[in-house]
Amino acid sequence: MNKNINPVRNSKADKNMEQLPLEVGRQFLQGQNAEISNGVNRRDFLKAVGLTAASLTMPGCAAAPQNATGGDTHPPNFVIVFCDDLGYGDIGCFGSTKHRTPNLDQMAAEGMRFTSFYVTSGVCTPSRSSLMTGCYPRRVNMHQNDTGLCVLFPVNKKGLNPDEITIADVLKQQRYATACIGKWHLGDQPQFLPTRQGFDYYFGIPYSNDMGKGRNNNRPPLPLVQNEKVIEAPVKQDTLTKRYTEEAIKFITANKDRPFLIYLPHTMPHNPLHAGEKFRGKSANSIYGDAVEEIDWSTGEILTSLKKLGIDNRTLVIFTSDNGASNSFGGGNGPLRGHKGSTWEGGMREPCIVHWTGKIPAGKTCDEIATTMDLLPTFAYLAGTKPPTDRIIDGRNIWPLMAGKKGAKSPHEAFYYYQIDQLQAVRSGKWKLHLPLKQKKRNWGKPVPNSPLQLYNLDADIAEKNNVADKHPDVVKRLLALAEKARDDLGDVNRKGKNQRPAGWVENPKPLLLASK
Ligand SMILES: [Ca+2]
Repeated sequence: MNKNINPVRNSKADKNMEQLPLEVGRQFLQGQNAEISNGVNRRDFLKAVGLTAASLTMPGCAAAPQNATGGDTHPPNFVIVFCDDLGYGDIGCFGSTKHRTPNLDQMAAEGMRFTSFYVTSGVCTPSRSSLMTGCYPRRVNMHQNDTGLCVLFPVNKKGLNPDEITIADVLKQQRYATACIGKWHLGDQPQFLPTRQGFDYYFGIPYSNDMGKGRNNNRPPLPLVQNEKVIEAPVKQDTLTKRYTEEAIKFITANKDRPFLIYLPHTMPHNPLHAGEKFRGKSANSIYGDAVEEIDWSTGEILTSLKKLGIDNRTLVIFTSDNGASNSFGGGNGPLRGHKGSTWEGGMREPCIVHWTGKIPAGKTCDEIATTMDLLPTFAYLAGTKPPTDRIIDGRNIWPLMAGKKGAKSPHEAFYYYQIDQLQAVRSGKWKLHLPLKQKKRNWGKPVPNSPLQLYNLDADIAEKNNVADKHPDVVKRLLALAEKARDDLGDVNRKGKNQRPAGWVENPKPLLLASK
């Protein structure tokens, strides 16, 4: 395995950007012995710089991390169930009357629903980059692909920079076993795969399930990848939810006595929709409902296996989605306006359930602003360490919200809604301001001309129907100032942000193909 790539120096997309902190790296090297300086891997030493400053434990040290929530010293396990295009209104405990989701409803009854939980983009790739890094997509330059489109396509030159410190890297240093089971979509070149981003094990598809070989493209057949090897192509999509579930339970069982992270980004319910034999044709909402009901079953299986193994009392399970439901395939965003691919609430506010027997209060709801970026710092805290300190991390520790601490508030003064490279809206507390835009970008199709300034009170108007900008000029002014802060920091369209980091880049990407027999 060649880990000595240097995507930063090869970067075209990022040629004008600030480089990673080489000076810090040099100082680090000077302090180390020759063993490191000769064979040094840029990714590893940058990670070491970021993490050793944050952590009291070095890799390989024997001391077990403290359990930050008190009590026993066994650090908690983490399971993230991350659906693809599941909408805010698609499960029973978030108001669906079409889909039967008894397991998720039970999970909510035993745990907590987050009702203002956000992803950072209305589409897959940027949204996933935030969960992995705890940062806005523009921060890590994953807001667009190598040609400026909204997501990565097969054989893209771009990918999540291996020098980024992922949520899996943070936990791996705390001696967690780490697995990514499902759809990755942060680069399909070997340098960018989960196995190079902190995961011990990978099983899944590298990008969306509609990106396989078609009549009019030269793409490879949709591959199923195990670690870094294609084991099936085209993958049998009807079997995926079931096989992901089996892989997850196998990993849980094998690692029940040590801390683990399972990141389970489902392929469903993204179009083209598929469901296993037991679920096909069974729901009241065609194949979309079948796929959702199978995911409900899958989550139930995982929760049951944790209980059977007696480790549900030391496992935090999070269920959410990577962006809102599309308006084309049967999904729904409940009371929210808009859909997948937009900066209305329907594109970026997700159903979210958190569950941890004995630690997260049962049957509660939290309406404070929280995001997928918060998972990295929250998990770091619970695992007895800290997020990286050598770079900006946008997420914050939201354990006080999850634990139901009295009076706990969102740690975010503002949340920013970007569409590709364009800042389109900002939320602070109950207020959401849509910025006035001459050309409001869309992920697909032409921009919308002359989109006016709009202010909504989301507490009173979750559907973003009543523009109250005229009544609250002071709020408009405050949110415009927050937007300007984001532009300065993260950039906006062609304006470069002060604190962006480069993506990974390879010049000659190759398709992921089944090895010839
Ligand atoms: Ca998606």
